[in-house]
Amino acid sequence: MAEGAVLLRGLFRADEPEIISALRAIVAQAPFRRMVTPGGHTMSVAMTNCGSKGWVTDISGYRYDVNDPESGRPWPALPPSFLDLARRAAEQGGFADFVPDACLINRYVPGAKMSLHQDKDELDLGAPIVSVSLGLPAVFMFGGLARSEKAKRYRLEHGDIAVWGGPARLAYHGVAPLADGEHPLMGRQRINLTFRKVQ
Ligand code: MD3
Ligand code: FE
Repeated sequence: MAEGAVLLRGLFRADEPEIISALRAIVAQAPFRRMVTPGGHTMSVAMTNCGSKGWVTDISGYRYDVNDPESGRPWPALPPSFLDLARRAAEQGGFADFVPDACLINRYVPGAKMSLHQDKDELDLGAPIVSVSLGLPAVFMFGGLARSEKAKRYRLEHGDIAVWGGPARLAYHGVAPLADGEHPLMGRQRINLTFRKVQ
């Protein structure tokens, strides 16, 4: 894809049932919700988190928070199956000993999108981000270090895992509006897990 970005296919197969059941348990404790940006817009993507920190946004800004603001309780813990998959993916991408402390979980229904942005709310920018795509395919947009650089488009499908480190870590990226469809396992949605080392 780009320097520092590695796409892994097939790593996920053996873990699929465990990952999906762990995901269901997380969502039962911390349901998906559409958050508000500091600009006052409600995001089309619904989000939740697991791990010791979770990414949140509201009218006052973006931050990582130890508590789910909806419940006032800590986010659900990172399940061992999630940690193991993220660590193996990072290793294959050239990052040994990746121990994420946060997993942001994004849910796209048809029409939902994520505009071009950088992920820079994490303190340790030397650590990669590992992403796992589930459900309907999406068109992922990958630009450069300046917003003005023209983004290239890639299809991300169920089971695709990507490791974003090095020069790719601060690249602008986004997701085009999700096309309608029905995934045999996940239904009419796309879910993306992004593993991060926040602290
Ligand atoms: C490249 N999520 O959660 S995953 C995000 O599909 C986010 O939900 C998208 O962008 C999604 O912040 C894209 C792939 C991804 C994730 C993080 C990155 C690519 C990245 C960080 C830096 C560079
Ligand atoms: Fe991002």
